[in-house]
Amino acid sequence: MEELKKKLKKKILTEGFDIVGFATSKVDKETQKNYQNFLNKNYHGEMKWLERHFEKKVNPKKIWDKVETVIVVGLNYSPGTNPLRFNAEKSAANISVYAQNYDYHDIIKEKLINIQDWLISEFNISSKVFVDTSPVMEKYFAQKAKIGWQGKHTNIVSKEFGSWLFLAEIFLPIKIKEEDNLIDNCGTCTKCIDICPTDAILEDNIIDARKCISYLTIEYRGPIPKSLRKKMGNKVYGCDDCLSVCPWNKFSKETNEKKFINDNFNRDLLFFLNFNETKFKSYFLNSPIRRIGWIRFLRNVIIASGNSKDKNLIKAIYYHLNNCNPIIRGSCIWSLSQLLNDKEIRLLRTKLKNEKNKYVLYELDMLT
Ligand code: B12
Ligand code: SF4
Ligand code: SF4
Repeated sequence: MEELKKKLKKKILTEGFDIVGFATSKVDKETQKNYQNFLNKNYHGEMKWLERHFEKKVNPKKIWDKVETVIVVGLNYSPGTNPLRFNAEKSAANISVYAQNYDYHDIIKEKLINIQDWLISEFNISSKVFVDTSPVMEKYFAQKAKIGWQGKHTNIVSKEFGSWLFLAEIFLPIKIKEEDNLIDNCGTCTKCIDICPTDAILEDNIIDARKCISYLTIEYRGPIPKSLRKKMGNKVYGCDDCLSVCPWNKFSKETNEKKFINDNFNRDLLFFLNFNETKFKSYFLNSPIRRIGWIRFLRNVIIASGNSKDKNLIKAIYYHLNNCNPIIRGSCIWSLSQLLNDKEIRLLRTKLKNEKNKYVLYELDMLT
C-alpha cells in the first residue's frame, strides 16, 4: 500500500497539483453537528442545495458506497501580489483573482480525469473525482488530509501556499493510511475577521454567508440588500479580502498554472456597463463568471458604479433604466442616487413616473 501511495503522490504532482494528502472517508460527529448548526441558523441563505446535500456530505458512502479513502489535492492559485490594492480603485470592477481567466473547475477536472484513467490502466482501481460543486465536505477532508487547517475565515490555510488553494478530491475504494491532523496555526490572529467589510465572519470558523460579498455577488439572485450595498465597494464578482490579508500568504508563490493569470484583464466599470448579454457571454466564455449570467453580473456592476462616485458613469447607468428586469432598474435607481445632485434626482423621478413594478417603486421611494 505504501508503494501505491508513493506512486499516486508522484502522479498527482506530475499532473500539476501542488499538494496532496490522504484521509479516511468518515465525517466526525462534531463536524456533522456544526454543519447542522450552520443550516439551522439559516447562514446559507438561498443556497438550499446545502440542505439537500446534507446526508451525502456527512456520509460520503451515500455518494459512492465503495469509498474508503478520500485523496485531497490542492492547486495553488496565488496571484503573486496582494489583490487588496484593487479595493482603492473606485472606477474599477474588482473581480476575484480566481475568476480573471479560465474556469478552475474545467482545469482541475481535466487533471483529475487523467489521474482517474491512470489508476485504471496501471492498477485497475476505479475512482470518483470531485471539484467544488459536488456534495463533498472539501475543507473538512483537506484538514484531515493535512493539506492545511480551517482558518478563522473558514477556508483552508496552508503553511506553504497561504489561503490560495483550490481543493478537489479523488474517492478510492481501498484503505490508505490517513495523515496525522495538522494543528491550527491561526493563533491569536484575527486579521480576516477584522477586514471583512460586511462583518460576515461571526466567530472563528463560522460565517453568515448571507452577509458575504462572495455570496451576494455570485449566489444571490435578488436585489443586493440596501444595508450592504456601500460595503460591497467596487467588488463585482466574489471577494478576496479575508484571504488576501492572511499573514500565511507571505510564503506563497505565484501559481504555475498560466491559465489562471491574465495580465490584460480589464478592470474598468464603464467597459462592463457598455456590455449587452451577447457581449457578456462571449467575453466570459471560459470564465466562471459566465455561470452567474448577465443579469446578476450587471446588477453587481451597477451597484459598484454607484459606489465609484464617478459621474462619468451616469450616462451608461441611465441606459439600463430601460432594462426589462426590475432588479436592474431598481439597482440603477440606487446607483444614480449616489451620483446625482438633488435637481438631477428630481428629473430622474419624472422620467420614471410610469414605472409600475412594486420593487422599483420602493427604490424610488427610498430616494433621498
Ligand atoms: C457554499 C460555498 C461557499 C459559500 C459559503 C462559504 C462557506 N464558508 O461555507 C460562499 C458563496 C459564501 C462561498 C464563498 C467563497 N468560497 Co466557497 N465554497 C462553498 C462550497 C461549495 C461548500 C462549502 C460548505 O459546505 N459550506 C457549508 C458550511 C457548513 O461549511 P463551513 O464553513 O466549513 O462550516 C463550518 C462552520 O460553520 C463550523 N461551525 C458551524 N457551527 C459551529 C459551531 C462551533 C462551536 C464550531 C467550533 C464550528 C461551527 O463548522 C462547519 C462544518 O465544518 C465549497 C466547496 C465544497 N464542496 O466544499 C466552496 C469552497 C469552500 N469555496 C472556496 C472559495 C475559494 C471561496 C471564496 C474565496 C471565493 C471568492 N473569492 O469569492 C469565498 C470565501 C468566503 C469565505 N470566507 O468562506 C474554496 C475554498 C478553498 C480553501 N482553500 O478552503 C472551496 C473549497 C471550493 C474549492 N473546491 O476550492 N463559498
Ligand atoms: S469573502 Fe469578503 S465578505 Fe466574505 S467573509 Fe471574506 S472578507 Fe467577508
Ligand atoms: S488571517 Fe489570521 S485568523 Fe484569518 S485565517 Fe489567516 S492566520 Fe487565521
